[in-house]
Amino acid sequence: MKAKARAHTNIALIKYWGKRDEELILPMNSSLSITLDRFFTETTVSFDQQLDRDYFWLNNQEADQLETGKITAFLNKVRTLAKLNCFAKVESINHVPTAAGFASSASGYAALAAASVKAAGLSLSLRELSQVARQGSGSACRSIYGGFVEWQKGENPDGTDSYAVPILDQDSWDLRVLSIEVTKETKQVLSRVGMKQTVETSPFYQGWLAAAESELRTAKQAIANCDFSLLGQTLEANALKMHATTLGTDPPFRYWKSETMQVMEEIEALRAQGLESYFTIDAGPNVKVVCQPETEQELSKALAQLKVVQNIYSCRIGPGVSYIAI
Ligand code: FM0
Repeated sequence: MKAKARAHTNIALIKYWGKRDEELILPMNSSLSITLDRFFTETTVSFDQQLDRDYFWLNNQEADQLETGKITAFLNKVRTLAKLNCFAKVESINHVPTAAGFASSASGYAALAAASVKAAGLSLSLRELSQVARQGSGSACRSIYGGFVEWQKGENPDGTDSYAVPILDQDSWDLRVLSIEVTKETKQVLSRVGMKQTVETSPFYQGWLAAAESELRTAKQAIANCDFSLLGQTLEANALKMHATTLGTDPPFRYWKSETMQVMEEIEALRAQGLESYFTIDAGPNVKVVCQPETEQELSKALAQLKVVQNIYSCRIGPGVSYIAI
């Protein structure tokens, strides 16, 4: 009744932005990501008849009621699936730089899903595991696999065809991601809240959906041909469009700070000088830069010169979920 799993974070090249079903976490559009080697979560789950409730320990500290409540809501789905009626102790360690704004629900829920289904005695395929992880946090379904991963949005109202599929494995194309920290500030509109507000109020949302679909097709083509320029142009354009939708919401909001813009401008300037890389930004002010191995060092050095850059974490493409013996 006990299992331990590790899952890595991922960075979306084509973003998931907007839900069609909040309870099952079904997306409006398909998305595409690369799993990163550098940041991961390890989680142990033990179901125990003796427990009077679920317990959640994060980074060796007991979590508050709100966070524990989220874990209970997720475990309830696993308990239903496994026809199990006892509580669990969940212990998670996040190997993600704390307060760097890279803390991701993706690695957290992917590791929790993997450990909890195994501890509950279920033996699921990776596809089924991806569907379970999706119901904790949408982007978590992509972290089940390593390499390049697509989350197919599906059509069914019950979510049975909404899951991640691997499209290119970890070792097939050596891309690098520089995670650029410009601020440790964590106060921002949570992605869950931001995407809901966007779907409900942004007049630009329909434009986002139309573009995301064709950009996904282009990105997949670029990956199939290992065409870095095409993939880069596509992922950067997609990130810009996602952020554009937030400017049209009521009330409007944006994730960028002036520091974010400075990094974006530097990437453009370096590109004009022949140092090719492309940026993407999630629901926060920090920037991820996608580049090739041969220019990684030079780019990192140039970006480190910027006053606004506090830290640069260099990442490679990483693996999918794995179990750890206990
Ligand atoms: O990762 O409400 O998975 O595709 O990171 O938990 O389903 O935290 F940039 C935004 C991730 C959204 C794009 O949202 O939301 C991406 C984003 P949940 P998530």
